[in-house]
Amino acid sequence: YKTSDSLWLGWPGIDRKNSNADREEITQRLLQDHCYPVFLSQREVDEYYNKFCSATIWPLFHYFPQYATYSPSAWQAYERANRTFCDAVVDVWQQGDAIWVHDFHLMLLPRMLRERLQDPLIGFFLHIPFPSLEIYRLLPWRTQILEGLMGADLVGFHTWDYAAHFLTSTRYLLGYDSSMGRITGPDTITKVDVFPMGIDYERFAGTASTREVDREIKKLEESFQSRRVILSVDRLDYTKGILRRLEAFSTFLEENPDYREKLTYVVVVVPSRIGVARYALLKRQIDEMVGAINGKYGSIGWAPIWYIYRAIPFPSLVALYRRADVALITPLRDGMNLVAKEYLASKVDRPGVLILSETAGSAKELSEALIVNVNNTDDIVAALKEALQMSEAEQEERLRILQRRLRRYTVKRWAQDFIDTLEGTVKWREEMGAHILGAQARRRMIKSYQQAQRRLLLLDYDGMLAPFSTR
Ligand code: GDG
Repeated sequence: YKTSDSLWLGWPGIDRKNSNADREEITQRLLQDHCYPVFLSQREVDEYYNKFCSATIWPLFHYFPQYATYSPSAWQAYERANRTFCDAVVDVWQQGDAIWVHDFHLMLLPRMLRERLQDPLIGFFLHIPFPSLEIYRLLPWRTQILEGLMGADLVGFHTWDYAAHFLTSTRYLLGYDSSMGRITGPDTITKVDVFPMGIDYERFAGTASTREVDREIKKLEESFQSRRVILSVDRLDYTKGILRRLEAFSTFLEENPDYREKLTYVVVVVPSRIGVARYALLKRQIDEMVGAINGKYGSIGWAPIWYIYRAIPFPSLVALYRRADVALITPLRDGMNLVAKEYLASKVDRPGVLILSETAGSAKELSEALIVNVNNTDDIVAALKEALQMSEAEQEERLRILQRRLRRYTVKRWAQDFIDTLEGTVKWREEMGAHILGAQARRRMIKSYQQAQRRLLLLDYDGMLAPFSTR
């Protein structure tokens, strides 16, 4: 967004009440960076973000319906927060600006904007999975959310599966038909398309080749002492499958005593959503399990697991990516998973093997990785063994193909592709002669219809109207 003439709107992360005095200054400072703050109170954040976003949408969309809570007051907070964002966009929007709304926190926003602005161009991208109809329909506010998204000209997903689930849901729950990825609603035509998010490839490959990272690796080597290194990096989240993975690693050590003392598993967990009880519980469970595994298999001078519970600086992250022989990335569900791609991009001097679960969106693109079923411990154990025994030539061959793909479809290309497709929706409508009535025109038409003394109804079936009306 910095390379184009854009403005980034978002919550600045501080309580509205605390920021009263400083609000003007914060706004001015952020504007210098092309950002515009949307202020929320701590209470709004609790109800809207911690409850509705994190405890309703997040678990449900990641196939954890048993964790989802359905609170009408949290839903109202979600509506209110979306309205607050809508007000902020209305404040800054100018005719001709395209609006790109991101993620599940703002799914009502496209419709709200369409009703407030004159002929806006709106795109929406969902960073998490869109679940199958049987899961999605459990949501009490399922139609409102779909109607909210249908306010957009373009709705984008990481994979075709998510797009297909969305099309099925709009058909069954709203009765809207689609053709060639375009859903026709009563007052909108929404294009649905797929944009698998890429990474800033050169940033990872470039950093991996710096002296700073060389030094970092040398330092790491003092502890690793030429041992094989397995790595995983996740935000603290139950969707990331951290416990299941630790269990598989423990089974691996149990079944393969030869590998003990010969490898180190580096587990990086980045704190996230600490305010939500389920996350605090998960943290305790991870602590206990790491302790149990290290206690059972460790020896003086060797701990099987190196556990880091904090965010690490970027060059250290890249150094770990570059040094690790195996990246073990096995989320139970993940919209995409960028860590998998970043690991591959950072491999500049030695190969490595990526083990990836099939329920990560990135598995659709990275089929040369070792793809596993995360619920099958034997499958993960076998993949670990295969990765550790894979010849360098085979590692290099797989890596070459994967890297070529990632270098082509970078995050910049992803963003450009999305914006081009969004702008293309206008061209398409013009070519098709499809005219969408704005909210005001719609109201006018309904009023005239109600006031009319005589009404002519023309009913079309598959193009029959065209010859009829020209006669
Ligand atoms: C959501 C979706 C989708 C992690 N630890 C450190 C660190 N990171 C960076 C990684 C990576 C990012 O955080 C994590 O991205 P993921 O894609 O893996 O996962 P989510 O945060 O859950 O993101 C996901 C994504 O949106 C994009 O659409 O792929 O499915 O859930 O970039 O590098 N960075 C640093 N230190 C760390 O310790 N510096």
